[in-house]
Amino acid sequence: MQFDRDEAVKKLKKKLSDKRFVHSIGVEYTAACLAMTYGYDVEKARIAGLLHDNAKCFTEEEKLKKAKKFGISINSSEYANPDLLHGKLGAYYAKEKFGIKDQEILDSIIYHTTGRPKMTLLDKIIYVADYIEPNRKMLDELPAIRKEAFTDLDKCVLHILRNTLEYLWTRDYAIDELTQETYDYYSKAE
Ligand code: DGI
Ligand code: FE
Ligand code: FE
Repeated sequence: MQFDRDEAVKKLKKKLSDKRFVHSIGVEYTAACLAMTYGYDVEKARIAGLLHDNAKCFTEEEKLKKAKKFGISINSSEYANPDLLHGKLGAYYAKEKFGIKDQEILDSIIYHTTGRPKMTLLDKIIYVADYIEPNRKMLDELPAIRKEAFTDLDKCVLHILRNTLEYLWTRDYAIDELTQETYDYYSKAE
């Protein structure tokens, strides 16, 4: 695959806050480590990790406006919390501005916040790398979750989903259908 990382890094540096840029690099190399562990294409995992949050730093109004402009569907939880759109928007930009044609990479960007039932190996790698990368704020359970990431990927995905849902419940945030469906799917599969 032809991908000019230096060029992509330059664009990201302009598009993202310093904190978000550092996080993106962290997700890039954490995704590479997970790809090595589980026998996935390291280069693809790096690209997906690097680009996953490229649309994160727009305001809520901008996210809604851009999604409408690009013909991206918006559901009720995305209207309630437009930040959820940064996955769909990020995949749009990955394709149109970063030249990514690989649908597996684009899907992993679309679903990196909510997950989805029957996630691909790359979906899981990005979902997990996003949560555990070294620059993330420390949470009580993070050391255990980090260990699980490299020993039992599905268990780790479920653990992150459970923590995310608990966080959303305590704050009374709208839960996206996909987040709930993904949790239901992986808790049954256990
Ligand atoms: O973009 P990042 O901060 O790196 O990580 P992310 O894309 O996983 O987004 C994390 C945020 O998304 C976190 O505050 C929890 C929130 N989130 C995840 N699923 C849902 C959700 N928020 C709402 N309202 N509903 C969801 O289903
Ligand atoms: Fe994100
Ligand atoms: Fe992220």
